[in-house]
Amino acid sequence: MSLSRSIALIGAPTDIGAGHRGASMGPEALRVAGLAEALRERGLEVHDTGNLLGPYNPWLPPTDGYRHLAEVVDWNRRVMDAMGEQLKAGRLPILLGGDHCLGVGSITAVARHCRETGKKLRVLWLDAHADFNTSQVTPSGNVHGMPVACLCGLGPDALVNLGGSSPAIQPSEIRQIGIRSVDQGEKRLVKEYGLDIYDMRFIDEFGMKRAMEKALEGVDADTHVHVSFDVDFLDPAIAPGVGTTVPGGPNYREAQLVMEMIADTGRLGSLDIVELNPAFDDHNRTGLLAVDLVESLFGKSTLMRD
Ligand code: 4U7
Ligand code: MN
Ligand code: MN
Ligand code: MN
Repeated sequence: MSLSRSIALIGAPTDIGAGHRGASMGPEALRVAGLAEALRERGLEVHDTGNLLGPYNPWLPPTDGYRHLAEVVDWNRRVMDAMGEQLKAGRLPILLGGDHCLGVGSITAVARHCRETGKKLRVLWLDAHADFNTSQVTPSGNVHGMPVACLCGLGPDALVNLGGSSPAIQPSEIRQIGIRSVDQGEKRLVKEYGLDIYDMRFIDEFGMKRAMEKALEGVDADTHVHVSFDVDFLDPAIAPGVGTTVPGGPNYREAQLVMEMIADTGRLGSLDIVELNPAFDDHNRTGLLAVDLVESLFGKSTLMRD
């Protein structure tokens, strides 16, 4: 099994790219929910590296289609460096967000690591949203709605070239699961770029098992799997603690199956847990659920692997 036994937690307490304040409290809520303890219980070595420091949120309206672009870039550089450092040290980094704009820094680091080590990359984007907006089509200017586009080379120079070579990933390296909210202009872009999306319609018709089999097709011993887990992927009935809820998401069993099937590959190499917003939560219920699901992602509910 290639799964790194040593995990690094990296907190990025910011809501710089979000439309609601509060995702900045996500890292602490995940710690309070017992993330490190749960992973240790699985026999993993866990280093909590603490929280990154970055610019505060000035909470301004968009300029040229972006809110807080300079601060977003600053946070993403810090995230990219921290993720890169842990990958280099042979650890499996877990980014504790923070809003989803940080996926740019995180996945740029992972993509670079894959190039350096000759691994194939498969990004699994678990989300209610496609996060493929640009400054031209965004209805909000919030950069947490743009990270996938930026990673695929579509976005502001400073984010697109964060890792020095653009684009960080090819659309063929990413699979999106759970999608049920895509904006008008975003739809066109997603089609143009040929994103492979297992939306809720697909899941309704064919089931989560089939969706995951397809999303994991081609993952082999040479593949690094990165999971970008936006907590709003989950149905709001079980996960109210997010800024942007969209009804009609995966239920508890479906979400467990997603995590278990990824665990079964044995190829998980890095993880983002983003968009958890304790200001909207009920007694950290969503934080606790996220920890429960991450335990499954690390093999807890799989009988065949201890
Ligand atoms: B998240 C939105 F308009 N698409 O761009 C936008 F619906 O990281 C929401 O997936 C983006 O939570 C949600 O503002 C970003 C909106
Ligand atoms: Mn997202
Ligand atoms: Mn989302
Ligand atoms: Mn959100």
